[in-house]
Amino acid sequence: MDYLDNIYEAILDGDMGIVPTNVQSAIDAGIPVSKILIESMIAAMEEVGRLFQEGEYFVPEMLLAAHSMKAGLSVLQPHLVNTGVEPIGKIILGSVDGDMHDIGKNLVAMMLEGAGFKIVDLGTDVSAAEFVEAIKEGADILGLSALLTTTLPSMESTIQAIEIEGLREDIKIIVGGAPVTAEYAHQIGADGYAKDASQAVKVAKSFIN
Ligand code: B1M
Repeated sequence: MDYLDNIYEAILDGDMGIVPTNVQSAIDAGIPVSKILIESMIAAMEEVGRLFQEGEYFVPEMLLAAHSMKAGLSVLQPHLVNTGVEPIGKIILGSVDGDMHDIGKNLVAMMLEGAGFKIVDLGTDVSAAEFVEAIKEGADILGLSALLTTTLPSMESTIQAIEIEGLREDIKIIVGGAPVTAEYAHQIGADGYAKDASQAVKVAKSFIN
């Protein structure tokens, strides 16, 4: 098996002890970080989702895979994040009300930080009121993440709460996550949509420029 297969299989097995070692070995072997991320780590999480949907994996397996993914991401993080650079803008990020998924959001945070943004990460299951309070502290962009079709409405209600508070003109809003589409983003009044972390960086930079 090659380096990428080793990482892929270890995430599928939920072997969080070995994933960081495998990721480090791949880096040491000179495999580009983006290749490791997309072709082994994200690919493995997609397969975990498929196995869950097929009824072969259950929540515990999904959770172990998620922990393994996070352990691997912590090894990649220094390669994705630039430190010591003057921030080009401030972004509030969070997974919306009712949504506990945070791997994609964390990846978006890392890439944005790497692109020079200061990140205020509110975490998961963030209520509209919490987003509103954070915006009052001042920021350029708000990024909302949702992974469940059942939590998509929380994106819309968050944007509505921001409007009701009279803060909508103060902030640009980017939405993303597997069930989100550009059309949905437009429909709920977001300023931008990003299908993945690198797209999120492009959209965020376009707002700052
Ligand atoms: Co859940 N889960 N999960 N889960 N989970 C999905 C999302 C699911 C598609 C699996 C499936 O059925 N195939 C399904 C949702 C179905 C649907 O709504 N249509 C599902 C379900 C049903 C559930 C539960 C309801 C299961 C249950 O309890 N019966 C439950 C809900 C909990 C809750 O949130 N209230 C649940 C729980 C969990 C775990 C806790 C076990 C775990 C999450 C752990 C964690 O995140 N800390 C988990 C996992 C791991 C998954 C899958 C397998 C993987 C998600 C992931 O991390 N992907 C997922 C299946 C799948 O995605 N194929 C699944 C890797 C990550 C890098 O990708 O998050 O898509 P992603 O992020 C991408 C883009 O979407 C985008 O950029 C990222 C990087 O490129 N992006 C943004 C994300 N946010 C963005 C924000 C932006 C821009 C881009 O701007 C701000």
